Amino acid sequence: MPDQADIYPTFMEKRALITGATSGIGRATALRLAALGYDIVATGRRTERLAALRAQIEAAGGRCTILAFDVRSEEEVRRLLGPLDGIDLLVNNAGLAAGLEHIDAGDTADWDAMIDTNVKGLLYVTRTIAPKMVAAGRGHIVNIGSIAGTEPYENGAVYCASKHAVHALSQAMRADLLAAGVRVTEIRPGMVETEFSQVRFHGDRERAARVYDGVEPLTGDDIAEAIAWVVQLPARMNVNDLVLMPAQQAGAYYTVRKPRP
Ligand code: NDP
Ligand code: 8X3
Repeated sequence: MPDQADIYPTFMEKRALITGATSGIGRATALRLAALGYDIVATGRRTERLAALRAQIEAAGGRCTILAFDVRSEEEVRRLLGPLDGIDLLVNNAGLAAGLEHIDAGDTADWDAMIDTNVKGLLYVTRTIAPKMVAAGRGHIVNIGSIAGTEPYENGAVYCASKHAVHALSQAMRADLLAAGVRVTEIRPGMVETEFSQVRFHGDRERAARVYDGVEPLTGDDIAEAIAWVVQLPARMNVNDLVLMPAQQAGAYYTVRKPRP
């Protein structure tokens, strides 16, 4: 039998870059991975949130570097992430839905934001970090997709298209990076209560809260736990595609709503 040290990575020497760490899934993931011993690089646009996250991680004895930038800017991504060394794990999490309308009524500014962030931002970050992993001959990229990546739904055409792109990219990236020993995992949640719906409805908190009426949604911590599991698996093993939903949801169109206890 191999001993534990042969099976499990040595977390004390690992460094994780997490995009969109100011809120929701990304923030929870940064805290969970810091607790595992990862040296965290946390990114997002809101500097004060990043500073608070760093303070929380450092207060618990962890290490955290913060970088504030917009993933839609290729120049900012290259300038700020280009100098980073030793990234073992990239969590491509930054993303959003904006608007919920039929295709004939959608706001093209919302469409641009979703495609530029969810697809092009993910690509810019990956293009900057992946070559370092290839050179090192190891690494793990975790892309946060969605059930919307395989289930297009009414009023969500462009968000669903962006997550279909993430699904396609995850599969193709896995093939591209296979020979280099870089693993690619896609995590595809259903309903998770974060700031996601507030952002989708442009700050309308009441409308956002109604999305979760009668449902106990997943939490950012639930998704972080799944990410922590996949990154701790033996190096010989990869989770390609992991779909997670609340117990009250079976798909984009199937949710059982009950009064909350
Ligand atoms: P939140 O709105 O809580 O978090 C989104 C994060 O993305 C924030 O940290 C935000 O940081 C960051 N972000 C958004 N736009 C940009 C940008 N242009 N540049 C840099 N960072 C950006 O939502 P979630 O935690 O729910 O979302 C995280 C991911 O999970 C997204 O990709 C989303 O599509 C996906 N997802 C969410 C589900 C849900 O039900 N909540 C279900 C399935 C997938 P800042 O604003 O500070 O820049
Ligand atoms: C976020 C969840 O409901 O838009 O990806 O598919 S949903």
